[in-house]
Amino acid sequence: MLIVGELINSSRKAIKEAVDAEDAEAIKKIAIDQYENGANYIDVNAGTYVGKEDKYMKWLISTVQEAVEVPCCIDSPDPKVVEAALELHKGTPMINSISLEKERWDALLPVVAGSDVKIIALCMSDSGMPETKDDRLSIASDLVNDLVKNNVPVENIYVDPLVQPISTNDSYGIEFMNAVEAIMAEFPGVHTICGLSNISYGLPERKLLNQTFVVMAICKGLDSAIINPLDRRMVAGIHAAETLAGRDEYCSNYLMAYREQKLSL
Ligand code: THG
Repeated sequence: MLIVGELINSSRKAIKEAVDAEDAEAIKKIAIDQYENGANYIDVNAGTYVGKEDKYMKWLISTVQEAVEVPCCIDSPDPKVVEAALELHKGTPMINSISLEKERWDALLPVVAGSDVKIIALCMSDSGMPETKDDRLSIASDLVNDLVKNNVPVENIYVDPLVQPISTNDSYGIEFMNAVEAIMAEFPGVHTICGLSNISYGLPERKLLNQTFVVMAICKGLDSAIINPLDRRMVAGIHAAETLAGRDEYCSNYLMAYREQKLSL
């Protein structure tokens, strides 16, 4: 399971305060905590700084890269911000994200075509958010086929079928999970990824829903997630689910996680 640590996001109070105070040490500590708890990428999102997002994105990326050796996941809907971040990022980042929305697609395609970045392909188009499994599969097909045509290796594509709140439509969970299954079956070698917190929006005990949902999606083939790596129950559940889903030969990852004391709460 590839884990993207979600905590460096300016919509979180602790991050906003650290950015406003230019407190690099606070940002570095959060990057290191996530890295030490298994994050393979550190998501960086400065989306709340309207008009100044590029400036704060760049500061956050260089600060994170001074602290940890894992690359960043550059999280912005604005292609200009992504390009500014790419210029200074050392090593090979993940880009979060391209979508079928025309402006975003046209601006980001030349950036990713023929490059070795990992790219999150978000299932959104100019006609809005997908509702059903078939909506998601249709957008995913266009995204994957067009990226591959433009020399993006299928293994570098992480399709995000888009999690929507279960409180607004009681089929959003199953439609998402069936989309994961269909996308993984249709495009051998492609990855699937998601953020979890939307699923539980508007309901109590959100962590319970998020933790259960990730386990169910792993059963359908989800192989990466944007999560809080410091949520021990979530991480332990992910390890257990991957092993139980038959994706852990000789249970060796499970045993390693146990020895690293990642399974106790
Ligand atoms: N898909 C893609 N990218 C995304 C999302 C997605 N980026 C943004 C978001 N969704 C994922 N990132 C976050 C970041 C922070 C929080 C939620 C999602 C958040 N965290 C809790 C808080 O601040 O209180 C802390 C986490 C916890 O304690 O469990 O709110 O869907 N491609």
